[in-house]
Amino acid sequence: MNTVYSAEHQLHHGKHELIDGRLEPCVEKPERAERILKEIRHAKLGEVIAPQDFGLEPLTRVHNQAYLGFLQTAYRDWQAAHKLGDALPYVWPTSTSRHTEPRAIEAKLGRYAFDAGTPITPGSWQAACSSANVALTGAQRVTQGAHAAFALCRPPGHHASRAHYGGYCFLNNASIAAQALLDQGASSVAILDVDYHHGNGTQAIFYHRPEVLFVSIHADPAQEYPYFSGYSDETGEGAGEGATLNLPLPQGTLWDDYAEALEVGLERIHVFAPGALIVSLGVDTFKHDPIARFRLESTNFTTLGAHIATLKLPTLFVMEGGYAVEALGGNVVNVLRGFLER
Ligand code: OKP
Ligand code: ZN
Repeated sequence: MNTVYSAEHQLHHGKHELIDGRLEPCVEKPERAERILKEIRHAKLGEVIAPQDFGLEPLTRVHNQAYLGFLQTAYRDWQAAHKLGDALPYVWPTSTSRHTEPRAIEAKLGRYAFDAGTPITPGSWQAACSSANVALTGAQRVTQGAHAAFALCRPPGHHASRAHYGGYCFLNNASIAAQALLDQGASSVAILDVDYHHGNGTQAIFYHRPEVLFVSIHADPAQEYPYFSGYSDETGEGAGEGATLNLPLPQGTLWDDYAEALEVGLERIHVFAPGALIVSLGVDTFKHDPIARFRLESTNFTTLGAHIATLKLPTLFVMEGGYAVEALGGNVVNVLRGFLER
């Protein structure tokens, strides 16, 4: 299986995020992608290829223009307002606020961000575009007949919606890839999100769409970030009713319970019979992850990959979370190896 990777991810390196009441060093850091790349090479999983540049068009299929325009100049606008350091929001509109487009960068950050954990740095836009191109290049390989590909995306994407960023995500790489597959002729696509956190952005993007099935296994949002979505009664709306499946699990979940939810999710995908599968691959379900509380072992990731392979679908893996850097690369390789070796 080929891995798509670009060193441009390094242009995004936030200093601090607001976490549990303190500004702490960002856990979503360049070292993550470098560790994964190193293990992929070491495991001789296949060729590592550079992304192609697909331009803005495929991004506009998923995100709105005003949002993309904001992201493009956000750091420059922040700097022009004589701010020091990374751009972080500190004021948000509420249901009683006026909803005209704000002018000040401080207000725009609150308008477009849904959390204070996602700093914008000088190179964030370029890195986010590169990450989307990594996913699009992976999607193209699948369209051209590859059975599987791994898009080593960074920054991640599954929390970003049509016009909101947050959860370390700016552009929704998995959704952009899914839309590209549809635009290139796939009649339907399933997205399986195994990141510890609910993929609220991906869910929102396809909530009304019957041709994209979104299945997510994640920590119960009653206890965990992103809190405001990911409950099991969210099943899609309108034409998309029934094309969203949330499988929340409690903090502390071990492999056996996880595997049960996985079987339910895989069965739904099997019945849906999509033209292709996209896996939003977060390995922050690992027992030593510093910001998450499931308890999967490294060996469980091999089994996870093998189970996904039983679907026998053209599959694009898109990297999302995973913050235990020592074990991160190994855990990712285990998923991909498990998938290939089944
Ligand atoms: C991004 B991805 C924990 C704070 C969590 C944001 C987490 C974003 C996760 N106390 N802050 O889904 O891995
Ligand atoms: Zn996560």
